[in-house]
Amino acid sequence: MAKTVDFNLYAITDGGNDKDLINKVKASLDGGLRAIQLREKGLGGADLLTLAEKVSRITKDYKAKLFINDRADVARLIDADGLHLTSSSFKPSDARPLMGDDKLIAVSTHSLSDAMQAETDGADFITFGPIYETPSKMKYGAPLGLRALKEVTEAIKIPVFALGGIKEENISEVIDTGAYGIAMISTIFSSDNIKDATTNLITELRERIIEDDTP
Ligand code: 3NM
Repeated sequence: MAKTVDFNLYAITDGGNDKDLINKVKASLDGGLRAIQLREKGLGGADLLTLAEKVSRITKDYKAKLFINDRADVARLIDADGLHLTSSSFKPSDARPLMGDDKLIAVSTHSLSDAMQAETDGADFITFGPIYETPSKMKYGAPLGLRALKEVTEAIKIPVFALGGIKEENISEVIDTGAYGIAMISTIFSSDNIKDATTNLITELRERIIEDDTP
């Protein structure tokens, strides 16, 4: 699959051994999702590899992109489309020889300097957040807000995905900052109807992105 950031909605799993994870992933793909990050920090290598293999079979069926959080070894073993590095991981330029030039490498960033560094270090795209309060706000820090997001989108050329507390209602103001897309956990995976929630988000995003591009 060619190395393009050909999606604007990036769903992140946060399973905590969620037994329904596979069904949830399928439902989001049925709703039109094109890119997903497997972020199962509680799993050791063996369990993560088993889960990643299962998810990979599904994403390949749907021709959607699969990213693995932090574990370049697992990403390589399952031939994932990309690797998502955390702010405490090694640099994209260190991961590049492992992943190869045709794979995407993303980085989680939390400040303008993080974002600029990620671009310098060869990231293909970043997430930036948390923009709003998140359900687990203690873990991710205080909201950075839209002004900080706009500063980042203006400072770097690679795509910026806004993350943290993103919901259908705030897509419009997020895209207005110049963000390329949105990333989220709960608005998709905690929804009562994951398929419909995903479809609605994609529809809303498309409308906002088209509106934003119209002079
Ligand atoms: N990373 P929700 S915020 C996993 O700012 C994660 O890097 C963040 O969850 C960051 O979409 C976050 O449910 C949680 O708000 C996002």
